[in-house]
Amino acid sequence: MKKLMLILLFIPLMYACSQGDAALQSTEAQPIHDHDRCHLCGMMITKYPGPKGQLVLKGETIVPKFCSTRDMFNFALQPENKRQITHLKVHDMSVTDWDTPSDNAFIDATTAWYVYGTSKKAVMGPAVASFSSKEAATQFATEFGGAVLAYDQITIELLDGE
Ligand code: CU1
Ligand code: ZN
Repeated sequence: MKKLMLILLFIPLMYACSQGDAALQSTEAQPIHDHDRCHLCGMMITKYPGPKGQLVLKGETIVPKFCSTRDMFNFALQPENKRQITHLKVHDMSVTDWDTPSDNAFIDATTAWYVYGTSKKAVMGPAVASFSSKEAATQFATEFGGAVLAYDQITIELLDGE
């Protein structure tokens, strides 16, 4: 009898958990499909080389995706958007191909390292090359040029070229 009571007690709890935001809002990186367009500029994302970005907004189930880490930052750094963002993801270019970055290579953007001012081409302006480690970023910068930066150092001023 006691066992049954426990089960009956847990059923509503389990139900409540599965109904929460966590179930609706996946924090897993979403695949980028061939028809997916950039949330900021509307371009077809997979048509262009270089690291991409995607993010999760509070209470939203649709995941905005971006043609470039640059467009992701241009969106994410706007104060009105910044408040709404719960997760940001970028490609780890140390494990994937520059021209066709893989859906399996997304990492947390806030702990990633970046190379800005590289000779490698992306879209919408200078590439913001993203890496899972400082070592990988440094190695890339040695090979292709640019400055190694942490997440907090990617600012609107930097992207605007000031
Ligand atoms: Cu674009
Ligand atoms: Zn774009």
